[in-house]
Amino acid sequence: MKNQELAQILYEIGEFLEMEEVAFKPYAYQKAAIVLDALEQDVADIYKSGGLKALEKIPGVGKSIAKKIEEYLKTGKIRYYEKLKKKMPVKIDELTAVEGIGPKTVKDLYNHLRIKDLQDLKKAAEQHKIRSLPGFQEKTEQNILQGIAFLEKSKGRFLLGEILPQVKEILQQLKTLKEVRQISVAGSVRRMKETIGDVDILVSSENPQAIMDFFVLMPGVVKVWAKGPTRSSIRTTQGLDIDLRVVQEQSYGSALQYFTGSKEHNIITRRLAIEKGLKLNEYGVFRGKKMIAGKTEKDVYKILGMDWIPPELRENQGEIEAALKNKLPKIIGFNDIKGDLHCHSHWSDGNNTIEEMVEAAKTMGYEYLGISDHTKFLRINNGLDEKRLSQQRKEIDKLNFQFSRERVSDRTVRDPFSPGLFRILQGAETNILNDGSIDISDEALKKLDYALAGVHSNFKMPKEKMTERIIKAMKNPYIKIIAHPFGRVLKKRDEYQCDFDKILRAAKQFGIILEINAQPRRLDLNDKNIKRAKEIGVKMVINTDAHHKDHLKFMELGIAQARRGWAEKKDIINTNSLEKLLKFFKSN
Ligand code: DGT
Ligand code: CA
Ligand code: CA
Repeated sequence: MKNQELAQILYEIGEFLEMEEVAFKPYAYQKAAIVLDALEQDVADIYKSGGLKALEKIPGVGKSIAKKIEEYLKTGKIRYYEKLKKKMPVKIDELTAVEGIGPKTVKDLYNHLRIKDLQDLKKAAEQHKIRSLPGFQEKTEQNILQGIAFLEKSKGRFLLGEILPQVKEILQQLKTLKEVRQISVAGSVRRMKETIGDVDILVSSENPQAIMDFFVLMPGVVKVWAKGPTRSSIRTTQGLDIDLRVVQEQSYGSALQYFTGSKEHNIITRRLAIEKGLKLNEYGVFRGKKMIAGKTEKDVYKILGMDWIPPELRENQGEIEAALKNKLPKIIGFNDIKGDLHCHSHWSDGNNTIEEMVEAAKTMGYEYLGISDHTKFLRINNGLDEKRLSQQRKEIDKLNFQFSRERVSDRTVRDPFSPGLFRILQGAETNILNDGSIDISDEALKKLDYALAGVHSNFKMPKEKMTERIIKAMKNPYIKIIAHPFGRVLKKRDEYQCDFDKILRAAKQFGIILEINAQPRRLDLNDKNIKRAKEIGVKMVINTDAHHKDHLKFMELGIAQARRGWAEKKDIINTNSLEKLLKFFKSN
């Protein structure tokens, strides 16, 4: 599938244009990039079946962008992009990956210092060449070095969200082979860790040769590291390494247990086996030479005296002790969510209308959807002021009225909260200003169904100040949810400093809900903090922060993160029916 490659190029074109301060156009390219990235259908298939016209029908793709997509599909190149790159020969994606560096900074750095890539940038910052440029300071230089250090730390790891669709596709393909008996992903992907080093796939089969032949010849394979009857290893065009192991049916359970990890978890399970006079490895559980378990994972855990442990919990964070005592939490399931309370529409910087978002929410099987557009402090995101919030309220009321008419005309349901009746809630993602105040008046907040508040500026405050800032926002009676509580962006920006225990105590006191933001780059709260929040008894909500209707699917990543944090259904407020949810908002 060429979608991601194309999206990357379109995104870069947008950045080049932004660099030249062209109006509007950069935004159009970046919007199209988001759409392509989220698109499930292969753009090449769309083109094959409907030509240029079909490309133009993709939302966010106009005539001129459609032409460029066509050119790429035909020639593997976009001349317009090559021209922009020639004019400004910088690795723009590499440079703008550094927190705080946008296209305009890239331009300045190139014009003054001929900085082309990350290596040049690091050298210039270390040699203090940046601080003396017009518009730059010593502080900027320090921030750049910090940003680069953070990038280097996460180098070589992929976001779970960016590879999961591809992994699912490969599993699907392998499943079609008649030689494959059982198949599962293992390793960190099965544990749904937020970032992934490499992908591990496990298959049981009596005839591995055919499977390995297929595996190393799959489309998108650029390198074969190893090929053998029990293990093969490849690299994809994305730079992602995938290991495939084939075992016999009788060992499938123990191999799955072994290759799922984590290493830390396995060290303890192996020790437990030894204490029982047994040997545990990827081939099975043995007493002397006799194999006594190994066909299923459940058998393996059972023989060690434990309940089966969901993969997301296998990080040696107390799960083994709990499993030995039959005290594992009943973690939230992937079908437990009834609605999403953080998403954007075209009223601010989203790509879709409210109606389109609702359609997508219905296909997710939801009962409700909270539209929570940005508010006015975020001007570049087209944030809503009080007046536009009240206009939006009217549109939402109108849509809700239509839904209720559908209900009345069908004469079967009287209860306004009966299942099957969809409701849109109006929220807003407000901004916590430096002093902890909210950028929208209480008067306007009062008219919303609920409000989220998040830190979107000044991330580098001292810890004490940041903690106070957030707690002050929690005291506002109309704020129900703190969005992405740590402000991190994976592979880009570290968490900001704050005293989480203090924040948890305040959240508990004021009945504030903490968000588990499901964006692949955020996943904020992280697993450890989710566990901590649950222990303190603070409620959480899993939201996707969707800016496109297809982003509602990120919910899976948020749920996985919640599972990794031991969260149960009752800890997560959007597992509730609409009626219960609204009651909950009222009571707090
Ligand atoms: P990653 O790839 O860095 O995201 O993390 P994992 O957990 O997928 O690690 P990986 O791919 O090196 O190995 C997959 C699993 O295989 C790992 O989770 C546990 C098991 N494993 C690999 N090497 C060892 C080892 O030296 N000792 C033990 N106990 N288990 C291992
Ligand atoms: Ca792995
Ligand atoms: Ca591996």
